[in-house]
Amino acid sequence: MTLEDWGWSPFFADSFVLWAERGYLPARVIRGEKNYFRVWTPSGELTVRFAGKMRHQAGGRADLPVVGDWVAVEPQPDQRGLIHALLTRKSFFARNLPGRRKGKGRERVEQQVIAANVDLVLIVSGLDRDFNLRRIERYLTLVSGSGAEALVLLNKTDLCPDPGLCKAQVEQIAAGAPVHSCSALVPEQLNFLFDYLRPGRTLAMLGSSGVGKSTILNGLLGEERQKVGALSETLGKGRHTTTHRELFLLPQGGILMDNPGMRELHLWGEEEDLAESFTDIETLATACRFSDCAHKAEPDCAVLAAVARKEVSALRLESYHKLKNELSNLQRRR
Ligand SMILES: Nc1nc2c(ncn2[C@@H]2O[C@H](COP(=O)(O)OP(=O)(O)OP(=O)(O)O)[C@@H](O)[C@H]2O)c(=O)[nH]1
Ligand SMILES: [Mg+2]
Ligand SMILES: [Zn+2]
Repeated sequence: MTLEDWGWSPFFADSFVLWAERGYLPARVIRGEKNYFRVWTPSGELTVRFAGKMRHQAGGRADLPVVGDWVAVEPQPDQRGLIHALLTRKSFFARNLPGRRKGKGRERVEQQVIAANVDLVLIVSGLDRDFNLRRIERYLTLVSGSGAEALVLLNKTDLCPDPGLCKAQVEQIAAGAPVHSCSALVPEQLNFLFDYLRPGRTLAMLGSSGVGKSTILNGLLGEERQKVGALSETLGKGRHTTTHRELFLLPQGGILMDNPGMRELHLWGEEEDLAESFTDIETLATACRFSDCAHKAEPDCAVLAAVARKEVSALRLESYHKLKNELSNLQRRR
């Protein structure tokens, strides 16, 4: 295994120069638990924690390493180490962890970086009760501001009466992202993913609990490395079987991140991110009479006209308004 197999490139080497002089190792965070990290380094895997100074100097939680990050590590005895620095990120995605400020009634916003240095995000959705176009739009918007590319993976074709129809519906809203379907219970059906894998490229799976992320990982690894959990019978939802993020080196070359299922996804990003996930609406908008048209009730609105002609679904426009609102509220609070 080499640094390049784990995704190292001149981009990261540039920001490591200073740290190399001090004898630190370049390391990739491959597993995040509550109180410690595992990193891969050219001299083996280490269990690491942050140097105290790093925690103090971090401007906020977003400046602390997450799974996928490259860091500078000082090796210590017993396969341990200290993280001294976070190397510049090539991409990262984040969500908003809203909460209430103590005492005040106002809502607080906090950016939570989920993962870093991912090249391609597989938005995994189950073709069972999990299937929801609006949720897929939300995930696509999350990825569009991140610097990573997106692919929608519809799993559990065996449970769906018409997988072709579902795939066509997703293609309409996917803004050009590739859409694939499979049943992860048949590992050969995962072979299409080989086209997206190459040494050093990092893929990550996001989706609700129970959609089959860990099953897909096991299928590609050819062994049951990750625990897989049955769905709750009453709710038809997963039981949050995977509880930490982890990167796996695939035998086909490439790296795949398994993630815990997401409960709720509040966006962290800019309104501009919608330009990538709603290309159809943004393109139509250039023909609206007013350049700042909100596509709600304005005269000569090209978007509303397309909805009236049923070229764009009213639900999709509603979803666009909702996400835009969420992002502009976020921008105000920040
Ligand atoms: N019928 C069917 N079941 C599947 C398929 N893929 C996964 N499953 C089942 O779905 C359940 C959940 O799978 P997991 O791989 O644990 O799902 P997960 O996305 O990793 O869930 P969390 O770790 O909780 O986020 C298990 O019972 C799997 O056997 C599929 O293609 N078809
Ligand atoms: Mg899992
Ligand atoms: Zn308009």
